[in-house]
Amino acid sequence: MILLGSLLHLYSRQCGPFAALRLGRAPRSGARSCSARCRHLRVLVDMDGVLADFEGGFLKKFRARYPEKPYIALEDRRGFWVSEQYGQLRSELSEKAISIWESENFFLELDPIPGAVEAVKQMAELENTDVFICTSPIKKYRYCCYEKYAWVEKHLGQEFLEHIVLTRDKTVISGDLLIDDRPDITGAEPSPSWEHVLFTACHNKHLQLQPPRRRLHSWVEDWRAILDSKRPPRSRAI
Ligand code: DGP
Ligand code: MG
Repeated sequence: MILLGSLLHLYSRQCGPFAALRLGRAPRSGARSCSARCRHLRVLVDMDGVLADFEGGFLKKFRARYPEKPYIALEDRRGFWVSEQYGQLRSELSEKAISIWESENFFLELDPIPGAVEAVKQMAELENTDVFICTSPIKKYRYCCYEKYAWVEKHLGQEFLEHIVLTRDKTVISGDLLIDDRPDITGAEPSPSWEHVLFTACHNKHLQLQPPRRRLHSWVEDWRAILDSKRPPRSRAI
C-alpha cells in the first residue's frame, strides 16, 4: 500500500498535476513510459482578453451605468489601455471607465471568449503539456483577485485553481509560450523564457507584428500547431 502511494506520488510529480487526474485512463497502445517521455511544454495563458471577455464586459457595463455618455465601439478600440482611449475621447471618461472594472462582480461576470474554455480544457489534457493561467490583477484588488479565482472555478473547474499565476510582471514567470493579448509585455526580466504569441483582440488587431512574432487569431485557429512548433521534434502531440 505504501509502495503504491509512493508510485502514485512519483507519477504525479513527473507528469504534472493534471496528469495525476488521468490515472484512471487506460494507457495508449505503444505509449512510452512516463520517465521516457520528453520534458513538458509549459503554456501560460492570459485571462483578460484571452479567456475572459474584458472588452465586451466593460462596454456593456459602461453603457448601462453611463447611458448618456459617449462610448467607443469595439471596432474602434485602439491601444491596450481602455482608460487612455476614453480619456482622449473626453477627459472625465477616464475615471468613469476605471470605475467599471473596479466594481464588484465585474471580473466574475465576464463572459468567456468564444472557444476559450473548451480549448484550455483540451490543452490541459494533452500529453506532456502543463497549462497555467497567467493574469495581472488590477491594483485595486478588493474584488479582482477573488473574482478571478471564482471565474476559473466556475468555467474551468476546481482543478484549474492549482494552475493560476497572479502577477503584475509576467516576464519573471518561466514558460515556453505566453498567449496574451497585450502587445508589449515587459518587466524585470529582459529576456523572458517564453515566446509571446499575441492573441488577437479588438484593441490590437490593426497592429503589424515584426517577424518572427506571431498571432493566435482566435480559439478557432489551430492552437495545437503553435504548441507543437515549440516541442522537440520527436514528441509532437498525437
Ligand atoms: P492582463 O490581461 O493580464 O494583461 O491584465 C491587464 C488588466 O488591465 C486587465 O484586467 C485589464 C486591465 N486594464 C485594461 N485597460 C486598463 C486601463 O486603462 N487601466 C487599468 N488600470 N487597467 C486596465
Ligand atoms: Mg490580457
